Amino acid sequence: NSPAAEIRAEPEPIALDWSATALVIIDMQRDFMEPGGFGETLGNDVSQLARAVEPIAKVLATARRMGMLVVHTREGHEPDLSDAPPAKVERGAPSLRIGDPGPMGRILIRGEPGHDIIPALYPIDGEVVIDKPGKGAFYATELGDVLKTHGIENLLVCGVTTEVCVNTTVREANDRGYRCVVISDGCASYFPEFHEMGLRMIKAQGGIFGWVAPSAAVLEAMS
Ligand code: C5J
Repeated sequence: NSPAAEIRAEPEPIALDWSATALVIIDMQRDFMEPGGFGETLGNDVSQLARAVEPIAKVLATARRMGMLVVHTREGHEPDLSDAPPAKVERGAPSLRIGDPGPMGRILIRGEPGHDIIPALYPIDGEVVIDKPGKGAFYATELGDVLKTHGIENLLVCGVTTEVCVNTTVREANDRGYRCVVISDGCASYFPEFHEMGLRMIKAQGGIFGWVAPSAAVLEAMS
């Protein structure tokens, strides 16, 4: 592989040194992707997210072949809810609240079946799994230290949902100096219009938060 392959991204192409690049897969958990989890308790149609799985799987397979650092994140809380702000738990009128028992165990609680990553993208040995209590993957986690230890400067970011945890993480990463390339078809939202706008917000104004590219363009540069 070229050490500085160029990705046909928007708003402009970007060349990444793969040895300083990590693949970050945001919250591809059963709680968001499958019926009976957190996403559905909020009234969402979880089938909207399925389209991101195949593009992510292809990039993940290539990243593994290249020996790239792979980071998976999971949103969730301790069983005693000590890291769940009441303002988050009490919000809205979901059918089940965070911590309530559901068909995949307690909603959005670490260690429960619903909290785990979907089988199609399950982490393998050597990959990093970051458990995060918030929407951003840097807040109250070891992610910053892990990336520093591995000499990472660039992030390929994908996962769900585009406008919530993907956007929040990309904004956090941007402020920390990382170049973020968001894989457009490797992200999804319960609201297709928010997906579209979430991507546009990242790449607008000369790439105010980062770059956006489809998985085909990312794979072309990786291979
Ligand atoms: C949400 C996420 N949507 N992973 N979490 O609450 O985007």
